[in-house]
Amino acid sequence: RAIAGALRQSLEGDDFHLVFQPQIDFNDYHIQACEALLRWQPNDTSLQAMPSEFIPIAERSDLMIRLGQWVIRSACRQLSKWRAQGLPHIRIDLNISGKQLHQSSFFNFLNEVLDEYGLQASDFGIELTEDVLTGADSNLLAQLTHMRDAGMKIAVDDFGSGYSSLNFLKHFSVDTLKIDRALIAKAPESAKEQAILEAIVQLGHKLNLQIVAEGIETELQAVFCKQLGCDQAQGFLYHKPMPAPQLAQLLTS
Ligand code: G
Ligand code: G
Ligand code: MN
Ligand code: NA
Repeated sequence: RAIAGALRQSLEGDDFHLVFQPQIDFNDYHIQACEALLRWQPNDTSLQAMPSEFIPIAERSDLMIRLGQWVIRSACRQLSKWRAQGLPHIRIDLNISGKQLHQSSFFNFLNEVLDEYGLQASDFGIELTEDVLTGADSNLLAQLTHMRDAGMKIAVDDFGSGYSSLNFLKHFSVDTLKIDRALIAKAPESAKEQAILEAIVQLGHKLNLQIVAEGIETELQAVFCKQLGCDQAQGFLYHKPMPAPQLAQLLTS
């Protein structure tokens, strides 16, 4: 595929960058973390695509590993730069694909890069989809537990979009559920979605999990999610994903 070839070429060059979307606390509206999101600007602009298009292509080969390593390294470099500039500390949450996580050297790589930049596991969170956790073997769960014990926050991303059984929690504890934005969008107008959302929040809280409402675009959705007890929010209503300098400005203002 043309995209796979161009991605491969872009890894040699400088065609990727990260944007950051703040997550705010529903109680005091403070920014408490930001999600790093990958962006790609290939030389051949006709190939330009969003991660939802090119990540699945990358996942079919070793490209995802290399792209994932690029993301981890860039996020660490960015965070150490912000520290050097004296910015208030902020956690960066990284999207990690199953392909990356299932690589046996993943945690070694992560720890190496953290060391290299003088950072700690607690400076980062990782977002995993449910299928990655349900498909995890005991070795992978042990490694995740180790990182979590070191303070790294672990979130289940797009929660409510799949089977959402929470069954994996019998074997492994996470910190956060990030509720899929499709559910958030429909809940204020649909009794069914509202019931599902309410049940997720209650169950999550009983398990001591933080609940993040994702993709909040309207005041109505915000009020609704806050009333249902969601702890944090992320969405265009508050902040769009933004380049690093813009986030730095926001954090200092
Ligand atoms: O930013 P955007 O809305 O296009 O993201 C679409 C999807 O791509 C989301 O599911 C997001 O989790 C995923 N994504 C964005 N950046 C990364 C990344 O650095 N690594 C992985 N594995 N997925 C990412
Ligand atoms: O699957 P994941 O949660 O990682 O996807 C994150 C993606 O959701 C990001 O690419 C981001 O651009 C997108 N996103 C964040 N907030 C909103 C929002 O309020 N509305 C919409 N439509 N997309 C959003
Ligand atoms: Mn995510
Ligand atoms: Na999500």
